[in-house]
Formats: sequence, C-alpha cells, structure tokens
Amino acid sequence: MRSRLIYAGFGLLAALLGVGAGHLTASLLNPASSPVLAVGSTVIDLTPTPMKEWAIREFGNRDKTILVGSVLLGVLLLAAVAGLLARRRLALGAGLLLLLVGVAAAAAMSRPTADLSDLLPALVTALAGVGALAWLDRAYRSGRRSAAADAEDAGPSRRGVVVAAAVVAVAAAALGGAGRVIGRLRSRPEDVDLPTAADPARALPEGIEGRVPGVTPFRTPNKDFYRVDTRLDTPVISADDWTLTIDGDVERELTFSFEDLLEMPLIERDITLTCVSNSVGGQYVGAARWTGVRLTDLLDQAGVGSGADQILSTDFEGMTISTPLELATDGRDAMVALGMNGEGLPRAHGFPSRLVVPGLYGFISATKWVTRLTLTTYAERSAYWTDREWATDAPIKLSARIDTPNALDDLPAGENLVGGVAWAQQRGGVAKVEVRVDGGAWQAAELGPDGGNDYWRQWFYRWDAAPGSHSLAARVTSGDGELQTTASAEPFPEGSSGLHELLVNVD
Ligand SMILES: Nc1nc2c(c(=O)[nH]1)N[C@H]1C(S)=C(S)[C@@H](COP(=O)(O)O)O[C@H]1N2
Ligand SMILES: [Mo]
Repeated sequence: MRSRLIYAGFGLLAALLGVGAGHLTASLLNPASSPVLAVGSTVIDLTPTPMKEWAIREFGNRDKTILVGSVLLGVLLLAAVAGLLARRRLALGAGLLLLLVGVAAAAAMSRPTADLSDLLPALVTALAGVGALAWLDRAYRSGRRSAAADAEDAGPSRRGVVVAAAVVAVAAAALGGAGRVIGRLRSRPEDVDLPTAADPARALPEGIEGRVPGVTPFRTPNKDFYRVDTRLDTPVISADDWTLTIDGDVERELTFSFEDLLEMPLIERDITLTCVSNSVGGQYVGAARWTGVRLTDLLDQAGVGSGADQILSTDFEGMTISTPLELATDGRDAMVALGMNGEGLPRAHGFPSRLVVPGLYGFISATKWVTRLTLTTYAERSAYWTDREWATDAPIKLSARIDTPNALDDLPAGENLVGGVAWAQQRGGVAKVEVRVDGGAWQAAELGPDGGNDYWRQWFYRWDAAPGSHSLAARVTSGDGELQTTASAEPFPEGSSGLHELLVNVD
C-alpha cells in the first residue's frame, strides 16, 4: 500500500518537473507551445458554444485559470497512474507519460502557425518527466536493496528517496517559476512613440468617480481593461516583424509595416468597447482613447471591389473575425488602432495593432494582433465565431449598469447614491438614464460629463432609502431616442438585453 502511494507521488513529481521544464522552454521560444497551454487552447477550440457560454457565465474572467487548472489536474491524475504503472515496470509508467506528452505535442503542432521548434517544449517535457521518474524509481529500488541487505538500518537509504523526491520537487518549482518570470518579462509592452494625431480627440472631461464612490472610472486604465479572446498566452509580437496586408477583392493588394502606419495621418477617438458575452450588468465593457489609422484611408488606397460585403480580418495565428463591410465604412470612426490611452497597445490588447469599430461587439470587429484584412463575401468565407453559430451582424445593445451599491449590500437608511455607467454607441450616445425603486415610477438620474456618442456615460441618483429590502433597476435612453428594452436575452447569439436589477437591504 505504502509503496503504491510513493509511486503515485513519483508520477506526480515527474509530471510537475516535466511541465515546469516544458513551460520554461516555451517561455523562451513561443509561449503558445507550452504543453499545458497548447492542450488548453485545443480544448477551447473544440468546446461547443453553449458550454463555452456556460463557463464564461459561471466563471467570468477566471474561466481560463479554471480551464488551465483542469487540464493540469487531469495531467496530474494520469501522472499518478503512470507512477503506479512504473511500480510494476518502469517502461509502462514512462510509456504513459510519453503518451501524455505526445498529446500535448500534437496540440502544439495543430496550431496553424506551428513550426518544428514548437516541438521542443514537448521534447524537454518528455526528457525531464521520464528522466525524473527513472531516477526516483532507481533511488527507491536501491534503497530497498540496501534495506534488505541491512534490515537493522533502513534509515539512510530511505533518506535517499526523500532527498531525490525533494530535489525533483524543488527543481520543478524553480523551472516553472523561472518560466513564469521570463514569460512576464517578455510580455512587457514595447515602447512606442505615438506621433500626435492629425485628428485628435477633445480633452476628456473629468469623471464623477471622485464624487460618487463605487462608480466605474470614466476612462478605463489599460491594466484594468477587460480581456476576452481565445488565447491562453499573451502573444509576443515584435513591431519590426509585423505587417498588415490588405487583399481579396481589391484593385491593389497592399502591405503596411508598423512604421508605414505611424507615418500616416492618425485619428484619436474615445470609444467604449463591449463584448457580446457580457451579461446584463457584467464587466466585459471598457472605455479607452484609441489612436490609429482610419480604416477607410487604408481601404481607399487598396481600392475595394464592388463584390465584397465582408472584411475578414486575420490575426497573426490565423484566428479570423468577420465585419460587415457596409457598417465598418459608413462614416463611423473605425480604425486600425496602434495606441490605447496614449501608449502603444498592451500585448494583451493586440500589440502591435488591432481593429476598433465603434458600435459593433468585439467579436465581429475588434481583431487583436491583426495582420490581414481580406475583402470578401459572407457567402465565400466564414470566421471563427460564425462557424460557432454566433450572429454575423451584431450592433452593441444599449444598456445601463448599476456599479454601486452592490447586490445584497447593507445600506444605512437615508440618502444613498446609486450610480453606474450606461452606453449607447452609434445611437447618439447616452441621453437619459432612469432609476426605478421597488418597481415604482422611473426617476431621472443625473448624468456625468459627455465623452462623445461612442463613449459610455456615468450617472448617479440620490436615493432616500427607507429601512427594508428594496429592488433597484436602471435603464438608458439613447440620443436617437431609443429606450433600452426590458426583454431579457442571453449573450448568445447576438448580445444580452434586459434591465440590470438588484436587491439591497437598508437597515
Ligand atoms: N485575435 C483575436 N482578436 C480578438 C479576439 C480573439 O479571440 N482573438 N476576441 C475578440 C473579442 S470577443 C472581444 S470582445 C475583443 C476584446 O478586446 P479586449 O480583450 O482588448 O478587451 O477582442 C476581440 N478581438
Ligand atoms: Mo467578445
């Protein structure tokens, strides 16, 4: 019994060492080829849409941590089994470990831009894992032999096993830790000197977050901006190697370098981005100042043919997003963005360059790490989320969110500030926000400053609260006169709707 436990532990340690060594190798070469991340990414691609939606709903921003954690847990369970097999015959246990690494290698190689060097992390994982298992097994067996030879004194030899196990554990932790540090260092943002925009934005007025505690800041700092994409790593792309190609149904196929784009006239705009997976009251929305080249400036140079109805954008690794050509070129401030809040794009948000199209959910417009814009038709080409049954035409639905108080808060009786943000991009912006208490009459809230029609607006309402339990709801009316619908819808397939409503207690 005890030797079984010990061998299961050997399997675990060997796997941890392998994963740590593989992760370190990948962090030096290509983060996406890390065995655990490669398996995780494949799982993301293969997961059916309803399950993905469920995970995003249940786990929110932690969905990826939970996915990677589950993959790791699965690997460790199987590694324990490999340890048990090694107790019978080392070759059996090593065989199972190699099988696991083989799956990871296949996952890493199945990525569209994979090359042979992406096999290296798996190779290192295999060597480290099997090597550690063999070494632990030898330490155990030689301990057993010397214990049998000298039954009086099994101490030192048992110590041999403990030392070997400790060495492997420390090495695994050190390698994994080094991999993380290197990964973080490499994904530091590159310095970009953004030229002054030829067409700058107005100065953004000061928000009301200082006066109304709990209200979301008027501008989202880059480090707090929500992140949604299909990746588990943060791509490290050098601006010097990067190019953007415009092809498909165009008169001239064009390719721009990062420098080329920086030399073109830049526009600067305040735009609120929203994810289609945002549930009512959710956090997948953020507001930033974007700097970039107007999309139509680039398309006009290329000369768009008359047949196209779709811009199919492709990221550096072949992930695709489709945008309705007509909407992207109808005069709105769609851009190939190079800057976010006065800096180059953070790597997590698309460095060197991404698309930003006001008024469309990110999944049909906001391609990060974009390298290609192909003018084509919906009949001819489909994109990642279209293939997963999401809508192709998805304007952002207008919505009001209550940031403060929080649901189930205990509030003092008397005046309380209810506040939040509301958005109605490409619908004339936010003209009115109203608050309803306990299903009563809608009351006008006070609005924060105006950041433009594509930007969200803060709001607050002075509520004279009586003791008891109360429900609060908010709704927005756009500058175009559209009132937010009460009809509730799930994010799939074209965005959530309904009122953000919550319960609070007043003492
Ligand atoms: N290359 C790439 N771009 C992408 C995605 C992606 O998965 N891959 N996700 C899109 C989605 S669904 C949204 S909502 C926005 C989010 O942008 P952010 O992470 O900068 O907030 O990016 C879009 N661009
Ligand atoms: Mo999204």
